[in-house]
Amino acid sequence: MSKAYVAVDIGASSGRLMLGTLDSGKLQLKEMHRFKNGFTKENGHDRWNIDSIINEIFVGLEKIKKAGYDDVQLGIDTWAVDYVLVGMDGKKVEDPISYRDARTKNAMEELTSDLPKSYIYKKTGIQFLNFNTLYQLYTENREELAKTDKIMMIPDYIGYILTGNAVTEVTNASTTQMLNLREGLFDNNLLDKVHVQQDQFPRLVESGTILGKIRHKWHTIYDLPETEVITVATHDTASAVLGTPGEGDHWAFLSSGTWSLLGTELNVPENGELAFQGNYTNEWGAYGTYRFLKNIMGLWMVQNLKHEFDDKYSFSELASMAEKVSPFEQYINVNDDRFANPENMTKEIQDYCREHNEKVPETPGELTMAVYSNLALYYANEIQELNRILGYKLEALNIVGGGSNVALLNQLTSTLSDITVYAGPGEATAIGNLMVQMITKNDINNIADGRKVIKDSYPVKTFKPETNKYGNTLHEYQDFLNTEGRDTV
Ligand code: LFR
Repeated sequence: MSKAYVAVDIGASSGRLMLGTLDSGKLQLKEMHRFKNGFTKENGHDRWNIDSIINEIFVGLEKIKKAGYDDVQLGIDTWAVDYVLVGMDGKKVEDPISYRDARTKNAMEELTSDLPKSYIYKKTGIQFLNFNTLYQLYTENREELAKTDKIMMIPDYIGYILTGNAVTEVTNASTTQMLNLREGLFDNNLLDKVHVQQDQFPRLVESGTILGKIRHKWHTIYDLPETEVITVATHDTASAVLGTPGEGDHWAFLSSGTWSLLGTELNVPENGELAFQGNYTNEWGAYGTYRFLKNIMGLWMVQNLKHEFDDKYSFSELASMAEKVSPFEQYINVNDDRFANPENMTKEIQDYCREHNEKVPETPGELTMAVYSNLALYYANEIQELNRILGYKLEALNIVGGGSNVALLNQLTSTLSDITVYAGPGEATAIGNLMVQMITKNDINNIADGRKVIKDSYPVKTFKPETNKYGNTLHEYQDFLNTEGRDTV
């Protein structure tokens, strides 16, 4: 049997264990376990149930053992910015709070009122999102923080529980907005601002570092395969970009899941004035790269709508219903903060349209189309913005992740952005996670070869722009955004 690698990929709405094997230069993927994820209100905050997530990993590993795999490598990736406080006793102080929790509502404004944004951006190159770790830590109780032995990002904490070894992996750590681009370390001024010491973060490591074997204790409780944990690109978006089969120098990516992460891979960070004004980020990638991107509202809006329709329709049924109505019946700034965690998404969209004198979508098809058409408009606007900041034209857009299966959205995006869209693979995050493990274990030479393997293993669908289809729509939308207040610093 060929070597078996396991990608533990946990997103805001679900987690899974994917088994990866390499067979004659082709990657085979098999989903071995899937579970729901989400935050719930607990002690006044929206929190992740981290113990239950870890338990699901063990359940998945037991299934893998039962399927005949006795010896595996394993890598963990999750969403970014959130963390677990670990006390002197080595145990979590409480369940981690979600970045969508309301506690950081004013924190960014407060902190940046005496540390200017331009100063923070020069140091970190990270976009201003009110939930960055910097602002989350700012809201923590100082005494609690002083008693905290270690602050661990979510995937690092999971790795620590599995192996007993603690590190801080850079792709995720960069999203704290506390890493200094030049020094390659946590920045002392920023740490001071939130009353945290350098050594409260475990040592920084690059993606592709061996963390260690799963602790003996877990083998006594669960029937697990021999498992060695590799610290992969632990930020899911970092893994997704590694798993994107882009070609040439000027391709863009859109990692389309709960969030839409739109940008391009760079070898040198771009933290000049235009990038600052456009609120673009330079998240650290594996192998010396940077993800120059912007966070755009993603499928989160549709995920919420789907729940609010009592999960009566699948995503593909919603897309078919949307296809029956016309796009662009209303303009919506999908990045408006009000859509980040509303009580009811349907109502929030409808209220927004009423307040802006836009046509109010009513049916599931209309609501879904309202979201998809405005996501596509937002993407198209940002592609122009990216071209302007970079000073060259991006030549293709690779859409990966679950959203790459939505043909309607791919086509609208291609036409509005006037760019060829390559859609797939949907599993880019798990694939990127596996790539780093395979490179670490010398089964693949480097990421360029890895991307060739991906290309040979997965079909990619092409969407070409349809000429003159929507006339002035993008311009009108841009005017609308200008009056609305664009996402700038
Ligand atoms: C996507 C993602 C984004 C990050 C957001 C919050 O899953 O990781 O990259 O900005 O979630 O952590």
